[in-house]
Amino acid sequence: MRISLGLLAFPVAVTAIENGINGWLRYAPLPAHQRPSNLRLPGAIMALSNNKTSPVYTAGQELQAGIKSILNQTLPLYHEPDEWLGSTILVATTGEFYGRQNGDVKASATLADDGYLLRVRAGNVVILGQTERGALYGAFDYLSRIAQGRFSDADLVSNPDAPIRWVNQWDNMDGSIERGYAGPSIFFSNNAIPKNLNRVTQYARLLASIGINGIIVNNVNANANLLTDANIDGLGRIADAMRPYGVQVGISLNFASPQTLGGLSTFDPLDAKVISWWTDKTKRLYKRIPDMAGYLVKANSEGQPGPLTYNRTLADGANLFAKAVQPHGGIVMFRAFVYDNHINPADLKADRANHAVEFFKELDGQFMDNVVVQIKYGPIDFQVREPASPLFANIPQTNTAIELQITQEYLGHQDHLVYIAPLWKTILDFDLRADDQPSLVRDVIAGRRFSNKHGGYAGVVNVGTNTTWLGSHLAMSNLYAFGRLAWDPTQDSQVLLEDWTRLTFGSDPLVLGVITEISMASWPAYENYTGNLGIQTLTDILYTHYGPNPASQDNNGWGQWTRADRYGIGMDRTVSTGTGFSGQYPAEVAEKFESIETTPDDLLLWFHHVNYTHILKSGKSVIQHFYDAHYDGAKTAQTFPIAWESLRKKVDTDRFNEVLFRLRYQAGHSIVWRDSICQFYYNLSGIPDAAGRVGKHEYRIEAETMTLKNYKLTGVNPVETASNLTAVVLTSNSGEASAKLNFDSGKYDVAINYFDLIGGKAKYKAYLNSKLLLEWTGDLEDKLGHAFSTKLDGHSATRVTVRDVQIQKGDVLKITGVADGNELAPLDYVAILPQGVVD
Ligand code: GCW
Repeated sequence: MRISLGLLAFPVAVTAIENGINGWLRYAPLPAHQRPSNLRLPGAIMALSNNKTSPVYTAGQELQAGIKSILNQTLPLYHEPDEWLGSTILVATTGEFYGRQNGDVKASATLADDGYLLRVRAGNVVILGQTERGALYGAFDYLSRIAQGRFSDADLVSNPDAPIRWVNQWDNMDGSIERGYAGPSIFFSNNAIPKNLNRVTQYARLLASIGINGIIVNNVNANANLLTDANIDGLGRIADAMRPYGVQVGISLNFASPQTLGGLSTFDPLDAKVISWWTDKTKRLYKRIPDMAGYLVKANSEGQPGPLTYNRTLADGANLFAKAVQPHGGIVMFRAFVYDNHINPADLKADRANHAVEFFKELDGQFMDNVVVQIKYGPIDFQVREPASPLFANIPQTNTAIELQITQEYLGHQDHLVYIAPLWKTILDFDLRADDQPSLVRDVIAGRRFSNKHGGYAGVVNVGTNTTWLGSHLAMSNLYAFGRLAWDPTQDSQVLLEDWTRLTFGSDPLVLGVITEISMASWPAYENYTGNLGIQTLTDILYTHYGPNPASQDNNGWGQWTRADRYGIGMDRTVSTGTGFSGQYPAEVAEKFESIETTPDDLLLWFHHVNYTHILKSGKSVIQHFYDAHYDGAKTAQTFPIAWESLRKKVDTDRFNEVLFRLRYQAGHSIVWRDSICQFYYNLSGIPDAAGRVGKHEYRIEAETMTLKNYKLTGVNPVETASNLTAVVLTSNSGEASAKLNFDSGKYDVAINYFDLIGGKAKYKAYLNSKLLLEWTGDLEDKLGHAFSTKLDGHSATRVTVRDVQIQKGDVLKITGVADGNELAPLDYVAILPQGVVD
């Protein structure tokens, strides 16, 4: 039986335009030099399933389309063994395979749930899955090898490290996405589930190819209206769209639904009416989606309702849902991100980092077997560096999963390149030493360390309708690496990155080299130019979590405190003099973090309050480390666009230009970060930079010192996000700022800092004498797609650079601005940079 390709959600041949829609599954034609001359493929594909919704069936289609696209060979596809007697790529479940014929491949007893066996021998390929989706995973593995030009024989068994490998989407029903930076939702629009779910199927395909087996489709800040009959049917359609790829759908619940949607007078989890309300809803859901993955619950956190309202425990709350889904085989992921966001900053013993253990430790043993406590990797909130959450070591009788964030909420909103896998590895590989025994976080969540049945990984992804999925081509390496690590956390971050790069951009050594180099340098650089020594990201935590605003951390109830004052910085989290947090770790680790001597520099300020003059293990003072790290990080970011430019002829034009635009933007914004953080701590501590850089910018011309026509001076907030603490804005529809350049004649880069706000698209032109150097529009809100800012601040501060400008002493630089809406063409400064100078 031949199968039509009509159902496939992706084009059979690689599209001419590389818009990112196929992610790493482009199946680009393999260049001739990468094909072995004696390449011999089997004569047909045999996928042992006639069920069109089975991942085995999908695997057959995928293999056929992939091989056609990569090798330009069309293999016939059959589903019954007697239809073809020649050599095959056989794909099946072990059960189906052994049930139907006596093959020469013995099922390996070592195949775990969702695992697969892949045997490639000369002209025969056997792919057996322990489950249907396991077979699909094996097919994707085989295709990935071919796409990377790896044709060698193989004989392997691959098993996932943990059963739960889910992604979370924070999609709202109106189509917006909380902390999403790639356009509106593919799952919801106008408070309903859209008719056309092609993108949902395409997403499932990407997810399955990296071993993801479940997805929560709506925001943890959940809307009870998701549970209306019409929406349950819509969820059913989502599940139908993802089922052929073996991705099971689950949903986030709003704890108060029985009251807000059901009209009951209470949502007390022990109330009989409440229990039967949830039981009934759950039945309806499973009737429409028999393989529903389960529920995700955020309760009593950040204003969300929960069981504590009724003096019930969080375990009572979790078990309410666990009982409801148990007869259907469902799982309840219950979030440990429970904390009070109104804590008193004047209380030196108060600590948000303590809350998760305080809430959950005493509940260990009280959760039902199908509850998994989902724990963010660090005790606070997806910061650029955190210690592993101690909760992983505190609830041995409870299933646990780690929550990681692919969407870059605190890591630059996908407008900064940050390859996050190396950060995740610091947590997964961390040894908590529970009972003085090896207790790696990855062994805890896999259930190995404490003999738990369920457990694993939840990654907050937040893809949107943008064709690149995450808004940025390069950001997709994070999604890829997340899936591969959830399958096998021992894998090396760089190896995963290189696989992704070969699949996404091809195997040219120069391309591979550049993407590897900039991606591997990206997290250390971002940490350097944002928050160092474990002080957190230092972004604006009260607004959009993007640009710099260290002051926003302190003196409020959110508890992301740095405790910075004139003399020192850092949270004292010791048992002896501080909040006691370090004592939440098992003894060996607690002891290490309790003492300044044994706390590693990169977490020093997480655990200890020290003077700015404190000398680190590196030999530098804390304040000098801040200055140097910020200069180093921003300097590294300057190299990213330059390295990328070397790929001009090697990467297709669209992707080349889109990536270049973002890397240039990042290079500019890293300087905004560098300057505002350095200036902030200089203002606070009064300690100058030993290298004399901070606050001294000999190549800059501040806008406020230029000759201004229809421009006036303005402050910005935070003040240090403008150079010299001052910017200028138009006083009428258009105006100009000009200055005579008193630099020696020569070649310079001209950098211009301005503010790009939501609420207007001002137009700018920069001239050297009468020659137009650059023309641009303040429209980053369209181009970068992240939650920008309506104000002049560290989010909107932006830098553009014109390279290699020949300047004669006495030339006049002029910038004209035309206002639009709220955007009064704000300008900060111009920098005339000699070759090689970054300032
Ligand atoms: O970090 C915070 C985010 C919120 C998020 C919350 C959570 C979905 O700023 O946007 O809400 O964490 O994880 O629940």
